[in-house]
Amino acid sequence: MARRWTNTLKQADVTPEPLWLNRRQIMAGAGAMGAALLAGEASAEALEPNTWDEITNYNNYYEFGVGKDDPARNAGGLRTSPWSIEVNGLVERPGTYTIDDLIGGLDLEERIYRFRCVEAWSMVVPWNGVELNDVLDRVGVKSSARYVAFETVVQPEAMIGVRRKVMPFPYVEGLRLDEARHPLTMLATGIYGKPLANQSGAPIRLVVPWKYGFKSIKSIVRISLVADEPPASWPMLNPREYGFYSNVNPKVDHPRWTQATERKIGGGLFSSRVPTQMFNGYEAEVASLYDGMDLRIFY
Ligand SMILES: Nc1nc2c(c(=O)[nH]1)N[C@H]1C(S)=C(S)[C@@H](COP(=O)(O)O)O[C@H]1N2
Ligand SMILES: [Mo]
Repeated sequence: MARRWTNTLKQADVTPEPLWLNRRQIMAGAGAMGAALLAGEASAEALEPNTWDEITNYNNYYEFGVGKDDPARNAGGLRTSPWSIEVNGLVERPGTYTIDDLIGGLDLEERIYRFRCVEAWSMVVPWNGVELNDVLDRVGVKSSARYVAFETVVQPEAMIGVRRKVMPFPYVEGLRLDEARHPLTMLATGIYGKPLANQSGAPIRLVVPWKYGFKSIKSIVRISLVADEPPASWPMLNPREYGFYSNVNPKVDHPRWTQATERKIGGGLFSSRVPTQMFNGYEAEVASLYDGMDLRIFY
């Protein structure tokens, strides 16, 4: 598959945010089509990313509280170093990996992705990270594995939402193996060339741009290769409202609100909603993963 949506910048090449925004503006001035081609994006649409401040002050990270500004306020005490990730299950090289063991030497890329929460708000985020596919190759997936399960760290002393038991923890998520191996699926360690802020899921998180945001689990400490569909936090809490697949789909509404449109963060208080795109705009890349599946049943 052609990797037209990727930039192959190394971490050291990533431009600081102010210069980077300036570059974007210059490119936007050159015409949307040219800008998109220069940026290496999949679609002809030029994605104007949200600012660092927008991305790190409007969050969902229930371990730090349920309000959008709670994570920015409360995540300062998260200990992100040292960090280790346990890799287990149906894997050739199980063990406890440092982040460097897991991703060191892999292609570190900058990718500008749409990000759509199931609550019908959206942003555009310039992630830095690696393809999960490459990490799975490094640890060696056994042929009996069909799903990948992920788990978030629990540090009760640093996590007020954990102490208050706002939902069951650890937060868990999962992907089918072909979704996990899709070239769009990333493990991210940065935004705008800077390490992830704690509230953004430091030091390493999942990014699955064609699925609702809750699939993109933060601050990962365990990756398990398994045979059966693993539990996921929101579908466990409310299976009628949240499914395992959770592909962005404007035609399948949430029981309590429409998914046909979304509110862009940073668009201003009175900005109108914009139409939501099938698979969040990544239909050409991912639709074939779901051939023959009724997406109303597998929501
Ligand atoms: N561990 C953990 N991961 C999580 C969440 C959470 O509460 N805990 N929230 C999810 C939801 S609902 C969304 S929309 C995204 C939000 O990511 P952001 O705050 O970086 O925008 O993180 C997802 N990952
Ligand atoms: Mo979300």
